[in-house]
Amino acid sequence: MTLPSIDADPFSHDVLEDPLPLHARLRDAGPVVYLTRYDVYALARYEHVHAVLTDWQNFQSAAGVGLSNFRYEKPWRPPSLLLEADPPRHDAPRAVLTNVLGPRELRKLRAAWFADAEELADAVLGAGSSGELEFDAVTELAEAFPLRVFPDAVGLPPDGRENLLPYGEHAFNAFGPVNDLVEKGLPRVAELSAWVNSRCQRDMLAPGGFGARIWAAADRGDITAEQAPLVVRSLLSAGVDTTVHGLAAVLYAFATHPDQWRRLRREPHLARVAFDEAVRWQSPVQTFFRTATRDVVVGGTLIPDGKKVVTFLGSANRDPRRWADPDAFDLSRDPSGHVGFGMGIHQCAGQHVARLEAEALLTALARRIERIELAGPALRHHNNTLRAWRSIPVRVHLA
Ligand code: OVV
Repeated sequence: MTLPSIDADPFSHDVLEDPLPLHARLRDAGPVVYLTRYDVYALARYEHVHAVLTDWQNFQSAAGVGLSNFRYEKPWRPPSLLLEADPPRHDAPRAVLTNVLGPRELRKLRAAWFADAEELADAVLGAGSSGELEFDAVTELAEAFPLRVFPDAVGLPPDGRENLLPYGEHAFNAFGPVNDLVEKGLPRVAELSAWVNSRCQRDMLAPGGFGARIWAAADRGDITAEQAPLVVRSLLSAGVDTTVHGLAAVLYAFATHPDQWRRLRREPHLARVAFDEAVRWQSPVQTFFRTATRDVVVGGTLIPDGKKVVTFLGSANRDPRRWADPDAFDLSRDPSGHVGFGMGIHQCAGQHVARLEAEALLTALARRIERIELAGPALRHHNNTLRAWRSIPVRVHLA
């Protein structure tokens, strides 16, 4: 079979504004498509995205999960011990983080986060008021809620928390090519990295938080004291922007699907399904790369040793070969199996944290808001990896 090739730039502003047309083109061109501009092999169908993500032996992460190949290029920061590592080195840090962010720890946070969501909802919507009001769902809810609960759960000191979003923003841009998005972040990289790295130290992290638990794992010998700060860094890198844009996705979904909001109001236990369906539908993390560790055949196409492959998670999540009516946001669907959190050994370690945040916030909002709709155009924020929002103006009709 001949390898189809496409010269489109998945990181151009046109595509970042609306990636769906490129996704359809890639899926229809074949199981593997060569991207001439970047010398990488693109996977956009669910079957092959899933296959590559669950084959860490043939598709490594240690050469970086962005465009940059760490075999030849120096990474912009010391590689993540989780994201940018393969077994066996990956496994101890992963086991520690999985445990720290696991169901047992989250059960302790549940009541507090539900109360925090009620407080935020009262603050934004006005306790006990009725009628209608307008605000920006990105700043007032999608950013406000994670920033209210997550840094405290990590155990971060209060100063400098405004650095979390810009640091994550750059980390996600840095998986792409060195384009204008990366260049605009460069002036602050040293300062933001210094701040993040300093907060990963043991004496910065309050007792009982995720950070302190990572250090406690080092004390038990599950990871080394040299590894602990880098595991904390993973939390601070991947834990904020992702949840902001995941929450923005579900709020946008409801603001544009009034029937689905009515259903959530009637059946509030659907909050978690709604969040996963929004993660499938929008795919806040759009792409991750792997590197072939040998010549390997995918979908009948040879991918040569050392070449980068890029998996289009957002495309796999809307592949009509896998999903019925893929473009519909539908609470009746079973979205499980989506690759919005990845798949395989690197699948998002924080996904239960994200789901708990979403469940708490949606539950508080569903109690108070009868109807939510767009009050103006929702605006995208362009990032090389994130499908993100700058603004989602909404009008809410209070119950
Ligand atoms: C930006 C990002 C995403 C996922 C994981 C990490 C970072 C990490 O540092 O482990």
